[in-house]
Amino acid sequence: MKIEKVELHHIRMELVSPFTTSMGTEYDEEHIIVRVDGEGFTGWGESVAEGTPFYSYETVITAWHILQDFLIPSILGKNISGIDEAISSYEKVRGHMMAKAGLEAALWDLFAKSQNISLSKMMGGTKNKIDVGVSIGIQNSIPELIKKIESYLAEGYKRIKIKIAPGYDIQFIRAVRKEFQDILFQVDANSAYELKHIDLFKHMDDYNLLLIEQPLGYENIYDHSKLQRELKTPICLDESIHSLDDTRAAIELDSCRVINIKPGRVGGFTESKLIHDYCQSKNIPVWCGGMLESGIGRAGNVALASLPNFKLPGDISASKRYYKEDIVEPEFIVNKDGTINVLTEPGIGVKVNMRVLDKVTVKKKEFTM
Ligand code: OSB
Ligand code: MG
Repeated sequence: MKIEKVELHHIRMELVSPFTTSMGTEYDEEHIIVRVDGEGFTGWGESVAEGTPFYSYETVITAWHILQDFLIPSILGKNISGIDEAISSYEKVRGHMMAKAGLEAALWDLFAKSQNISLSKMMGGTKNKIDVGVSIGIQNSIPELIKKIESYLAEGYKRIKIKIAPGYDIQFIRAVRKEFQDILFQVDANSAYELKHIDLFKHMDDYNLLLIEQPLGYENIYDHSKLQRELKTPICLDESIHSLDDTRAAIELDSCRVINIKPGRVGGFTESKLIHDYCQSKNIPVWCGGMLESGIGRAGNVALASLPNFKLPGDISASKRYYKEDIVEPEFIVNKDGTINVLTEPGIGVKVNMRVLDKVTVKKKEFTM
């Protein structure tokens, strides 16, 4: 495949409601849309680096720099045989997983379209619909949280995740479990706690949580092993896992019993698949996390979650849960049974709406041979 042109779009999309976590409140989401053209085909990907370096050290500006100055020059104008060759052409670049994942996603779409197969099929997906949940930000009060959960459950979502932070934890968990005794329910701390809070986490064992996501430091796999051995509830790592090597360390140390896979955080679908396969061999369930993606990134997440060891519902919600207008058509909808259909059309399986893409683009650059 001759890579003839690459285009970057820095986008900013307003969220339908603010999203508050232990890292702060987001009102809109900035990402980079990557377009790659070759031999009459067009591939689309999304780099999920955000406007702020709070979830990850990467930002839209650092991702743009790495894409423009290192990743794009390594493939532009070249004839590449497949994704693996593209990855090895920029293997000298350390870190910057979100920058890499955005380009890799566009290449997956390009190659899938050129072979006339869906992304799910190209990845080895085995499901035709995937179970989905919703991630709810910190609310000001318990009644507001209960109301939100009620409305998402009415839409069919199979699992509820709430964000927690010191002062917004055990009383919210207790109230939710009291109101909804049977739901699949999990919490996400985004690294807001330390080992000294161990009694708080032991207390959470009373509420039948599916898992506790990333309670401790974002790069601290070791302390999670100390916490996990004191808990019945599985720990799930998000921020701490950037690669298959991190996954092996976490599982061999028993730092977690579930892994959240976000392609952006681990450098792309290729590394995501390696982590998926390794976890499957160790009987560790995985699920697909989210970064408030537009429909372009969401399409990739849906395809990835169609692999067999994605055993728990993903943070993959309907387009309208995030944005008034998505940049793809048709937008993603959640079925009454809490599933999203895996698309069968070639590549990402949805069309990019150029009018909406133009509207949300704040900066654009074209790279040609
Ligand atoms: O920790 O999972 C997280 C969004 C931005 C950054 C980090 C996280 C999240 C979410 C949203 O929880 C999940 C979604 O896209 O629905
Ligand atoms: Mg998380």
